[in-house]
Order: sequence, then structure tokens, then C-alpha cells
Amino acid sequence: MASYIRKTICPYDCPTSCGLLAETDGIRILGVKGDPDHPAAKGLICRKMRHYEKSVHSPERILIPMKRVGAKGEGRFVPMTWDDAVKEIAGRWSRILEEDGADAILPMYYSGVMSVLQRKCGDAFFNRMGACDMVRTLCSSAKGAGYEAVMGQTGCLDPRELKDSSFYLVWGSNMKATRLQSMPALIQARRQGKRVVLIESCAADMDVYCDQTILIRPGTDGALALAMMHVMEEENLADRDFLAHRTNGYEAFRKTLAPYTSAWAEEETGIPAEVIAGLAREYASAPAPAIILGSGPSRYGNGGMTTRLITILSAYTGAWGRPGGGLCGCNPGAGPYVDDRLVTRPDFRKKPGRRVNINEIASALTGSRGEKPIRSFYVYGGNPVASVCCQKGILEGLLRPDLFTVVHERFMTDTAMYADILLPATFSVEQTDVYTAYGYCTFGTARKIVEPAGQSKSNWNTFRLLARAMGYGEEYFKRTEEEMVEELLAHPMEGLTRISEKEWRILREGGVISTAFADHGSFRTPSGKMMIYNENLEEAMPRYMKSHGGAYPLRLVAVPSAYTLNSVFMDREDLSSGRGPMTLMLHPRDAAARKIADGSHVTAFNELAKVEFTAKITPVVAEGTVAAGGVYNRTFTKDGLLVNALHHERLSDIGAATTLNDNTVDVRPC
Ligand SMILES: Nc1nc2c(c(=O)[nH]1)N[C@H]1C(S)=C(S)[C@@H](COP(=O)(O)OP(=O)(O)OC[C@H]3O[C@@H](n4cnc5c(=O)[nH]c(N)nc54)[C@H](O)[C@@H]3O)O[C@H]1N2
Ligand SMILES: Nc1nc2c(c(=O)[nH]1)N[C@H]1C(S)=C(S)[C@@H](COP(=O)(O)OP(=O)(O)OC[C@H]3O[C@@H](n4cnc5c(=O)[nH]c(N)nc54)[C@H](O)[C@@H]3O)O[C@H]1N2
Ligand code: SF4
Ligand SMILES: [Mo]
Repeated sequence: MASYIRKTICPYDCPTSCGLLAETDGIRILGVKGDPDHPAAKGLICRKMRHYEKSVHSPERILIPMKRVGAKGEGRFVPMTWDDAVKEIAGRWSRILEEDGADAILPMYYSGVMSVLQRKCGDAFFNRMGACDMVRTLCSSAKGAGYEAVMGQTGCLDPRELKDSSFYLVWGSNMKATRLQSMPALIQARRQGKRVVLIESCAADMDVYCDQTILIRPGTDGALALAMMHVMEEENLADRDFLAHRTNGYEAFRKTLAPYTSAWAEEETGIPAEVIAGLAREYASAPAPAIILGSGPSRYGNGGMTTRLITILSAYTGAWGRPGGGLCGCNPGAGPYVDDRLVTRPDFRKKPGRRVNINEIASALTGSRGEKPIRSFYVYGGNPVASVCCQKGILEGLLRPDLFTVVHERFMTDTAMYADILLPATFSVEQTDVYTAYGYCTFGTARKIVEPAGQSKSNWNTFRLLARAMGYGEEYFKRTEEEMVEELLAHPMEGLTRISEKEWRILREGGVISTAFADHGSFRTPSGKMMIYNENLEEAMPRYMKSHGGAYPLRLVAVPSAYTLNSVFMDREDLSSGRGPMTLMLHPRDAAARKIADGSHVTAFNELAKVEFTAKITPVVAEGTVAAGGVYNRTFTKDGLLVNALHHERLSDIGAATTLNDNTVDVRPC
């Protein structure tokens, strides 16, 4: 059969949501390329998606429903029919609902698929049931809360605006892995003689792309921001006019800066005082500096406060409103595109559900806090055993004989291994949906290109079956994916109000459009000013706050890998072979003090667990810090323990977010 090209969109948790051109013969995907018409990526896609067809047609895919026959976690399953699977799930749930109530059922999804319908449709089903309501703050919620505390609903810079910036501060983002499409702007800027400064705890990937790398002790970025503002005040470099007229609380805040000298910050951050002062001067003298803020610095007990302080720093030169000036990396949108509530249906819930924070799954499953035990755990679009903190606790919970676990997955992940019933899930090219991008002002739709492989079903179609079996008669549960997408497009929200007929045509046919950039000169806050002081917060006046830290001498941070995306792409031999073993990066002095040689096996340990890694010694990790690259799976380990076994459940100050970078360990040769 002749092949042809169809447009689609990358479904993964990545800021760009790149447009893709998939070549197909109508049955299989033959190849995938970047779509040159995509308004942000312009055809540039990462190595992971260049062979998406290898994932879609992987021999490792789960293609039929299965039932556990071995012990929990052993991974022995036998096939079953969808009918039997759905009947058994509905039967078990009906019994639990009768005996223990809906708050004994815990659904979990995170970011396996980022399109609106397939990601969020389970909310409607579990709202109807009254099940636990998961607080999904596994990623950047502290950053979101901190930014919003200062900027309200003001959109940040779209990365396409970075071409106009005059100076770049890449602050805790491994852009080479996670923001590939913004890298050309940095490279071009340097060619034009503009400076790029990196503030990192581990600069292994980004060091070579920057003019200067400043290594910072993890969790202390707030101290650096405060000291930079101190220098700018002392040396009359702050834009006082902007600060007085366009922000709230400036005068009172300024008075709090006195103790935050560069010498004080040197003690906190490990950065020499003169480097801090030099950076403050350079930043202040740039007409339109841009801070490109990653999520790393916010994944701490003080992560919300750190983000507030960095966002306030972005006001200090008055750069907002000047082309390219301000801050990039938070929410760039000029308002929502579609009405999520049409998908999540909060109206289906009769009374507020039991709230379970995603970072506290271990406690919920083990009942270690004395709360009512969870009787059933339903996982889709997530891999908590690999990607959520406190791995040992999660495994202990999953081994409970009285826990009924259902996992809807594409591969035999570390979580799927613990399922009682395993349901086969589809890939994005086998389903229809709308896509927002969290890093750019774009919006798109993608239609199904090929039929689902084997007996796999999309999240939407799976919840339709489960709803029927549970006797949920609402019209919502009878609709098709295509009808839901029509419904979403028929109720456009603010972000889609100013688009042309031609753009509507693109969306109807499947494609991506660029939407208006936010107006960074007019602040969408109640007072119309940036909020240095925010009376709605417990900590109304920003200040330096310490992170959680811990009793061990080395701080442990996570650096995303260019070969995987959290635990996604572990199925791909071509990617995992390039990536190598589970490595832990250490500074030469920390390695020497422990007699650790490059490439040797080491054990990292703390009060929670011991995890084995291969040591990589590098001077571009901050002293006193160790960095683990990305998420792996149990096949890379002897005893199945991954880096998340070393992470506590503790939450951030605001945003109730993960503090995955805020743990300490020691390391010894093994
Ligand atoms: N290839 C690839 N792409 C991805 C992902 C992936 O795993 N692989 N993950 C996706 C997801 S889910 C997300 S949320 C985004 C994340 O993308 P970003 O928000 O841009 O953040 P990261 O690139 O994760 O970078 C975090 C960086 O913070 C650094 N860091 C940690 N602690 C500190 C600190 O205290 N101070 C400073 N200054 N730096 C610190 C780490 O060394 C790391 O380099 O990327 C997405 N894209
Ligand atoms: N140590 C460490 N831990 C981390 C991070 C880190 O950098 N280091 N990153 C953190 C971040 S930023 C995030 S966002 C989280 C991510 O946390 P999760 O979203 O829980 O984890 P992923 O590893 O992305 O797993 C997503 C799973 O969804 C499945 N999936 C994909 N599409 C579909 C679908 O359409 N339907 C169904 N049913 N399943 C689907 C995939 O096969 C995959 O197994 O991890 C966090 N954990
Ligand atoms: S993973 Fe990220 S960079 Fe790669 S194609 Fe998807 S959206 Fe683009
Ligand atoms: Mo994330």
C-alpha cells in the first residue's frame, strides 16, 4: 500500500509539544519527522521522538489485558478478555464502595500523556464515583505557585521572544535536554556577542553552551537572588521608578534587604561574594535581560519562596515590557484555550473527595499515617514506582495482599509489575485529542492515524467501558473521543478567541497554531502591579528561607536525561544504550575524600535506602552535591531500588509540590 503523511503532536511532558509528520501506510507508522510548519519547533525535534515508530510498534508493548498469577510484583500474568477484566474490576470496586466507601479507591495519573482529553478524562469517572481526589503536584507546582504569587495570571515570555533579550540567565534548567527548541536562540545570541550565564548545581550538559557557569549549593538560589538585589540597591542599579510604580510593597521589601550581603550569600550558596556582585552588576546593566527559569530550584522545601525571589529579581531592572526582558519558563499563556471542566466534570462529584497528595502515595498505600487504608489503586499515564519519591514505601504498599491494583499501561513498567489486572494502553497516534503546550503559546489538535495495536484502548475508551460496567448512565460516558474534541472546540476559552478562520481550519483538520503572546507590560494581578508583598500568603513579605536539607553530607539532585523523559522511552534500546548505566555525578574533591574512582560502583545511602550507582567524577557539579541523571528502571539495578528510594515525601512551602531535589545522602565505594 502507498504511504502518506499525517500531522500529529508529541504527547509527552515536555514544554514544546512539537508538531510531527508521521508517515503511515494506514496500518503502521513507518517513520516520524519534525513538522516544519510547527510555529515553535519549526521541525526541530529531539532524538527520542525521531524514531517514535519504534516505540509504537515495539515488541515489548502490552497488547492484551492480563491478570496476575504469580506473587505480587513477580511479573507473572496470564491473558484475559476485556470483558472479564472490566467485569472483575467493576465487581471488586462495587464491593469496596459498599464495604469501605469511595474514599478507599485511589486513582493516580500524572504526565504519561499530556493531551487534554486522554490525560484528564479519568477525573470525570472518579468524580462520579466519589473516589479519592489526587493532588497532582509531582513536577513544577512550587514554581507555578511562586511565580503566580508575584505575577498573578500574567503570562511569562514565550521562548520565541528570547531573540530580543540582551542577556541570558539560565537558572536551573538543563535546556539541552528539556528545552531543545530554545537552544538555537541561545547559540545565535552568543554569536551576536550577547552573554549567557548559567546558574546550576550540575552543569554537565549546559556548561559548554554558556559564557560563564556559576555552581550553586542546591536549594540556596533565594539567597543569590536576595544578594543580587542587595547589590543593586547599594550601588544604585535598581530601576526604582519601575519598582515604586509597578510593584506592591517595594519600599518595605527594600528595607529587609540589609542583611543579605554578598558575603552572607557566599556562606549560603558557596558562590564567591565577588562573583555574586559581578553578576548583579552585569544583570542590572543589561537593558532587556531574560531569566530562563527551570523547575530544579523549586523542588525544595523553600521552592515557592525561591521562585518568588527570582521573579522579584526580574522586576529589579524594569525589564518587563521591553522586548525580550523578563522571565521565561513559567506559564506563558494569555489565558486557557479550552474548558477543562468539560472533560473533568467537577459537577459529577457530590461531595469533596479525600485528598491524597501524589508525593505521599507511599503513606497512603501503607496507611502509615493511621488514615483509612486504600483498598484499590488505579494507575494510568503514570509510573509511581519509578518516578515518585519514597520508593520503598510505595513497594511496601503495593505488596499488601488486600490492595487491588489495576494498571493501564503500554509497557511492563516497574509499576505494571505490581498490577493485579493490567490493561493495554494506546499511543498518541492511535487516538484523537487537543494539545496545549506548557512552554509556548501554541495550541493544536491531532486525529487518530492508525487503529490501536492489539487490543489496546485509549484512556477515554477504557473509562467508557468502566463507566458502563459501574452503571454510570450519564450521557458524557457514551460519547466518542471525536465528539469530545468537537465539544471542546465548540467552547473556546480566552486563549482561542482571537484566531482566524484559517486557523480554525487547521484545528479542524489537525495541526498546531500559534496564539497571542501574553502582554508582559500589563500585570494580571488584582492591583495591576507585580506583588512583591502578597497579603494572601502566610509569608506575605518574602525573605530567605532554608530548604529541608538533611543529616547527610551530600545534597542529592536530579538532572533530566536527554535520552529519556522521566521513565518514558525505557523501552528503546537505541536510546538506553546511548545513556549507559545509572550514574551519580560527584565533584572531584568529594570523590577523593571518599576514595571513589571514576566509573566505579558506589552506594548512595541515607535514612530511607541504599541505592547503587556508577560514579562519574566531574568538576561541573557543585561541591557537596551529587547529581543523578534521570529516571531508570529496575532492570538497571540489583535489588530494584532507584534514585527515588532516597527521596522523602516532604512537600514544598507553597504549591504542595515535590521536594525531590531536597534530600541528603552519603556515598561510599561498594
Ligand atoms: N529529555 C528530556 N526532556 C524532558 C524531561 C526529561 O526527563 N528528559 N522531563 C520533562 C519534564 S517532566 C519537565 S518538568 C521538564 C523540566 O524542565 P526544566 O523545568 O527546564 O528543568 P530541568 O531541565 O528539569 O532542570 C532542572 C535543573 O535544575 C538543576 N538544579 C537542581 N537543583 C538546583 C538548585 O537548587 N539550583 C539550581 N540553580 N539548579 C538546580 C538540575 O541540575 C537540573 O539541571 O522537562 C521535560 N523535558
Ligand atoms: N528521580 C527523579 N524523579 C522524578 C523526576 C526526575 O527528574 N528525577 N521527574 C519528575 C517529574 S518532572 C515528573 S513530571 C514525574 C513524571 O511522573 P509520571 O508521569 O508518573 O512518570 P512517567 O515516568 O512519565 O510515566 C508515565 C507512564 O505513562 C504511560 N503512558 C503514556 N501514555 C499513556 C496513555 O495514553 N495512557 C496510559 N494509560 N498510559 C500512558 C507511559 O508508558 C509511562 O509508563 O516524575 C518525577 N520524578
Ligand atoms: S519530547 Fe519534547 S522535544 Fe522531543 S518531540 Fe516531544 S515535545 Fe519535542
Ligand atoms: Mo515534570
